[in-house]
Amino acid sequence: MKIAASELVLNPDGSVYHLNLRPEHIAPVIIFVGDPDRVEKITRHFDTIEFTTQKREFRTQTGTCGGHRLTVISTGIGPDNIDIVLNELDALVNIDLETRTPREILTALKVIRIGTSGSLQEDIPVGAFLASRYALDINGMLHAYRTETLRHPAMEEAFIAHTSWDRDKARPLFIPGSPTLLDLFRGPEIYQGITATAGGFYGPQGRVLRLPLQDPSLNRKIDGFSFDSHKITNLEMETSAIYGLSHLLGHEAISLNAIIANRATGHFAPDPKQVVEQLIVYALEKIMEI
Ligand code: R1P
Repeated sequence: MKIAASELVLNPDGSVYHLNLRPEHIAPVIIFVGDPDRVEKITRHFDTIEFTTQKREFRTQTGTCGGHRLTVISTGIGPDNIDIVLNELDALVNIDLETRTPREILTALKVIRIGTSGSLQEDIPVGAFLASRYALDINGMLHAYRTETLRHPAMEEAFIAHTSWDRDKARPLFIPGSPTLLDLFRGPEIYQGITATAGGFYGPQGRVLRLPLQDPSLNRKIDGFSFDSHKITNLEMETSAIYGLSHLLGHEAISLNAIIANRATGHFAPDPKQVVEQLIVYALEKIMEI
């Protein structure tokens, strides 16, 4: 089935609409960052850079690091941007852009998010690294898709009951990260936990400036939840969208979080850039083992 020009939008040079990329521009291992300025913070560790482009918040560089070809792309903030980035990256490898038809043999990308996050647990301090064993989706973007294969009913029901989850909000989903990539990022230097992904920075993460919250005690309920002794450890804005779409499209994903705030103690990292740099160095060393 040919995909119409209105559904898969291409630029005049044949690149995908938002990312400005053609298939030859990307490597099979792709690092996601939120901030466009973080792309160079990663690629300055590279030996070569073969390609750079940017459109809106989506900045991409592809090059080599220790003999591995890698792509780094900034996604901007939030699950809605991840919908664009993952669908367009998938189109680059799994849709023939000339004939506009899905390929018969599919390619699985490896996606590694290097992002910042706030801890919900007092004992996961500012400065820590955390790999997301599971993502908890509390933003609802994934419900635009068929989510049957993402469901974990026992965990969802336990969370809904524990938090008295409001019926007007999208049903929460728990989505695992790639087991192979989680094995790579395992050790005393990195926590593993459940990362909750909100659809906003303020109200959706329980921050009050001038607007009252639907449930002011939601963060406290979230940090008190546990299932099979797994706790919800941190909050950010992309991981569940990355895990959900990667799962549905057949890619492998892991989210690595530099903990720059602790929402339980109120601490904020004195030098968040340093924590991010340390995570970048650690992640690149591990990626060399892929
Ligand atoms: C909010 O300030 C942003 O920071 C976190 C959140 O997920 C959100 O994107 O991650 P990044 O630092 O990777 O953007």
